[in-house]
Amino acid sequence: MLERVDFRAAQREAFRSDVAAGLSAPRKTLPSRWLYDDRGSELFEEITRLPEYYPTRTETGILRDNAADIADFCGSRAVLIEYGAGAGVKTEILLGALDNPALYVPVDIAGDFLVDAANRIEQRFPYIEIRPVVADFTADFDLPADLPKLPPRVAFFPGSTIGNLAKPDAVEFLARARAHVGPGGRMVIGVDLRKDIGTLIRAYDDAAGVTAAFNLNLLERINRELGGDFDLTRFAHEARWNARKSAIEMHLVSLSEQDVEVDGQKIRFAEGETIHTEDSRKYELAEFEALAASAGWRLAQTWTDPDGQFAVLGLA
Ligand code: AVJ
Repeated sequence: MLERVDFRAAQREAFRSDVAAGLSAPRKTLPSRWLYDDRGSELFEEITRLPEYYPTRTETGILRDNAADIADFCGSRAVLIEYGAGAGVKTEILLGALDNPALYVPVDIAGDFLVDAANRIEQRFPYIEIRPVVADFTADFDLPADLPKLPPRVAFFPGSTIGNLAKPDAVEFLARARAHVGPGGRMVIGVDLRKDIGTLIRAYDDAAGVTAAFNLNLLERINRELGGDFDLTRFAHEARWNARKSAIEMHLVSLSEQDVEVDGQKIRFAEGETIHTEDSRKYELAEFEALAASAGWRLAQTWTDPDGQFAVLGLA
């Protein structure tokens, strides 16, 4: 219990310092991880069900259609390490297909979330041992020393969350996962692929305005947690394609010149000035293969949907 209180307080302070730094920078920016408070996580769940948001349903379809093949790639008695404990339908598809899995290790920064996820998996798969690990998987961390090394461990990173990381951070993450699974280890990772810009923009700026609400919730969170006075009617959601980065960028655009106060600090906005809140990189297969190779991985298997929108990759 005390641990949770400490964790919350530490998170609050990290949020405060990221907001102070990000909003006083010449190009205003906030790390995308702050989009996911309780309300933001709810809105993201809603996004995954939108007709325009193709990644979740496409990836789930790929996992379902190729479950036996993917399970084969993972091997018998697998120790499955999941980064960012979704424990949702994708995890259930993989765990359900694995041949006699030895252990499931969900890794997540949010302890409460981990406990819920672990409980759900325990209900569904009472025969699988579960070892939750509380850690920020974007930073360096060690797995518990007593995790079995044999049979080979398998890292699982669905959702194309790798797309949120800048390239050097993505390489660092992949190299860490490589070290975590050890020699003979494997990885199953979801990667969203480059496609026509219209499809991408629609996926990140849906007609029902759910993604807009998801993005604007960040300002509400600042108001709520840091006593900010953002007027949400004076900012608008924007999804932009950045060709150089091959990424969809989310921005919050100031609709007028205005001053906002956060945490006793005055922040000035010009009309049209933006806060950059997220990058979602879209890869070509060959480009991702090279990225993975620079982190010590060989692309061993590619599973994709009939339209080639999304890829689930087997790395060895
Ligand atoms: C959960 C990070 C994969 O980048 O597609 C959805 C987040 N942002 N709509 C993505 C998101 C706007 C999503 N990821």
